[in-house]
Amino acid sequence: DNRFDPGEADARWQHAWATEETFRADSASPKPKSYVLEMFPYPSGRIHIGHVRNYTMGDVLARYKRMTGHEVLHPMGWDAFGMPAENAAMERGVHPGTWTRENIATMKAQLQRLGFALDWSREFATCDAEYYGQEQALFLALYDAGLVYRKESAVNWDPVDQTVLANEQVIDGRGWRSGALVEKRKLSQWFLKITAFAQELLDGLGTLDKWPDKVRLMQENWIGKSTGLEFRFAGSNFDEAIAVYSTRPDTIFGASFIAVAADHPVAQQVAAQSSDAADFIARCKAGGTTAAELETAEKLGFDTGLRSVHPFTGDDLPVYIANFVLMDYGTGAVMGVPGHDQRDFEFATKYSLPIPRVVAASTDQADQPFAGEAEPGEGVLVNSRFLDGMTVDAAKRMVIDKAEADGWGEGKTVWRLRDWGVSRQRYWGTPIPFIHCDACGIVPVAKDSLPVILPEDVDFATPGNPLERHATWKHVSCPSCGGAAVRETDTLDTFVDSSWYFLRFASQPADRPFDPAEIAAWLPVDQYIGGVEHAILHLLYARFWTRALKHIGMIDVAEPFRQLFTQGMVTHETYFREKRVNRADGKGTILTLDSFSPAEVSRTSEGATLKTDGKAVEIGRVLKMSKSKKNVIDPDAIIAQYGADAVRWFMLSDSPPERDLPWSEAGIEGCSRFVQRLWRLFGQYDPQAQGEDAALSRKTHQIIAATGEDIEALSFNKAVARIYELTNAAEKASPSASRSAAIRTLMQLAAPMMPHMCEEAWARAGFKGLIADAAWPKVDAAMLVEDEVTVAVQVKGKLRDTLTVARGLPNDELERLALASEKVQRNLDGAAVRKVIVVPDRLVNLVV
Ligand code: ANZ
Ligand code: ZN
Repeated sequence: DNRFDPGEADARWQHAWATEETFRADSASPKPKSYVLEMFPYPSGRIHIGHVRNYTMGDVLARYKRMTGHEVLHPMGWDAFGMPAENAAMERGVHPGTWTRENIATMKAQLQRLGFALDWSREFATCDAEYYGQEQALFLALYDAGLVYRKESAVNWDPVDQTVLANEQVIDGRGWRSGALVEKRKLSQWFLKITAFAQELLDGLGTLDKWPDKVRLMQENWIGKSTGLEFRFAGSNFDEAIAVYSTRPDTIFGASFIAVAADHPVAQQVAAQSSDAADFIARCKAGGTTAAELETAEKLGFDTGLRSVHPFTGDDLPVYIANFVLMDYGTGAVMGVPGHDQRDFEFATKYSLPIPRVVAASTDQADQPFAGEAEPGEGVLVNSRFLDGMTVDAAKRMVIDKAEADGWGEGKTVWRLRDWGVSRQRYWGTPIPFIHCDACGIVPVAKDSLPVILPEDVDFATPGNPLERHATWKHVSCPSCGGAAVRETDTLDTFVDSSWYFLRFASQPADRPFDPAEIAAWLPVDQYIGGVEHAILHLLYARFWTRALKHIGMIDVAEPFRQLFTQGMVTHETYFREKRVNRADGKGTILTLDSFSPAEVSRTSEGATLKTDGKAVEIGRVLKMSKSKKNVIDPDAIIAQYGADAVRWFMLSDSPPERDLPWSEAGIEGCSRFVQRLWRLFGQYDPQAQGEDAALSRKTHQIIAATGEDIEALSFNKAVARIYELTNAAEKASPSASRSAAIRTLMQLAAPMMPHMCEEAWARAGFKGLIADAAWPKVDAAMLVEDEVTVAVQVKGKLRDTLTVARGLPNDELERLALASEKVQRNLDGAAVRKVIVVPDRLVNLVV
């Protein structure tokens, strides 16, 4: 039978790699090291197609690196703590641990069916006590270094369920289960001092030249370094000065109001006297408080009746409480400059405040009206007395200098980055290793008492954190005084778990978080691959942990990920039908949509029909595959139908890896056919074949070189195209030793992408050992240059013939060939050649 049968062969090779521990990474190996890592999955239930694409890319690189002589670390594990497990517990009564372990087993089997070259000996789940116990040790080490502290901070509180909610559990201001209006409550919580590393984290971005620019920019904005002036407006009809922070002190003559945050002390004082003010503040707090929410929300204000004095003009400026001012940025108060700040513009328009112009394109445009929006840009100062005519930068400098000289303000650097609140009031996470004692306060758990194990016997019948109401776990004796004390019941944000897992993959001793020598051997990760949705938080937190651990002398790496790649998504068209349903109240009907999954639909080039009734369905937009859109393809189903190699090939083929990849039935079928086509070609490998095919040999070497470069650059779609090209050439060529070499080469080039079929073909052709262990074919550099050149032959400076000859022929040989030319002899017509001028590879000129 000349068909490759993935149903039988895939499992056999997967078994061979597993029993031979082919992909086990040896830290002591003398070979150059390469650490290839894809973001580890959350065990949500099943692998989805996005994982398949992500892990296939990493796998091709890992296999390629092995073939090019590297000792490769390519590990896999599970980001296993988190909320969905607790939701499953509440909804289905299954323990979060059981649910998680079952999902891990399912997903691991799925990954294995794809034949990934992973070192499974290093697998762990973050919910393993061996892992989170070491995380507790690291947390205590950071605490000892002064990088962990507690402070009061607001949480979302569901008054019906009596529980703290994560931001994503608050929908339109209401608890997702109870529907109750969510309140803000202050709780004492744990924080990590990431702000101590703000400058370092910003500077470090400059060294990450192998990261996508957009990710670096997102991180830079998140860190948000800003420089400006902090200065004070004295009260006019009250005693207090209000300090504001501005990045545009140059616009000071354009200020027409002062706005303070709802939590600002001045706002609180006003609220104590005025119930209207108190009501307004309550309304502000009910709205979202994230920067993004404030940006888009309607600008609202409350005139306090207070007036402040402008430091230069002496004018009275009204003081408002405003919903767009954040308490925890700058001073919690701003000077409103509506002409040159969009938020202020909207605010001033709504409350009919003056909108002075203080920056214009040129000094003669001082009275130019605004075109319905603020002008935040550059220009020269106008209507600003002693600043008139200056550029924005010069005026900024001037106002800062003046404020500092006269003592009413000082230049300041302000950061957007906040310390990282890591407390979560939930069960399924790493217990924070502290004890609360009435006598001693907060006491760290002794290092030799780690890990603090999560108790198994918890109940989810009532809402809230089960650790809080656990009968025994909570109650301990104080490590310091021995008296009765209670454990901390908060657990760590799961982003902590993913902030150091790449270190634990490199080294996992039983008694320490990691061994510094092994970290030095493997880190930084040479190639990290994952979704752009992690561009900010995960990557910033991981960078912070790495720097913090370096700071306390535990490791010697500053940046964990040398090279970062963010892959595109897998998309699929959507199918739907409009449907009229009766309204529940009986008053007429509503138009709704029925969505159908690809499996329920037959798709032809004309359109799509539903398999059950054979009637048409509408074809909707091409969207990221997601359960809610019903446009998902189950990886297991397609692996079963087409085999792992075809699926892997499809993931690499059509789209550049950073772009979206539209899934199509025709596409995967084409890939499956190509696997078979290569298999047939591989069957024609003949070690006895004789003879040279110079053109094919040259093509073979060119494609080896190009494919290697493409894989190194993660341009997998280009590498795939090269393999097609060489396949076409080899198919067309007649049998020869060169053709056999081309076929053998193709097995090696395709091996990282279609490892199962290539193993099978390699064995069938009689090669010893696994192709996974074979070397990447060597490029003969001489073969990369075109070996034939066209040489012009001139007689007395006139072109008389051209010669196609091997490149680099010696001059006397070229002369001999030129003289042998029939056309040249006819032209010479017996005349004696006096002189021969040769330009190698280009020209022979005969002078008579
Ligand atoms: C006057 C002004 C005029 C401003 C102008 C901007 C443009 P970045 O650059 O992001 O640091 N601001 C200061 N504190 C604030 C707070 N707690 N909540 C909301 N807004 C606040 O932003 C700094 C600018 O944001 C500051 O400069 C201030 O408005 C505002 F043409 O002052 B500016
Ligand atoms: Zn005590």
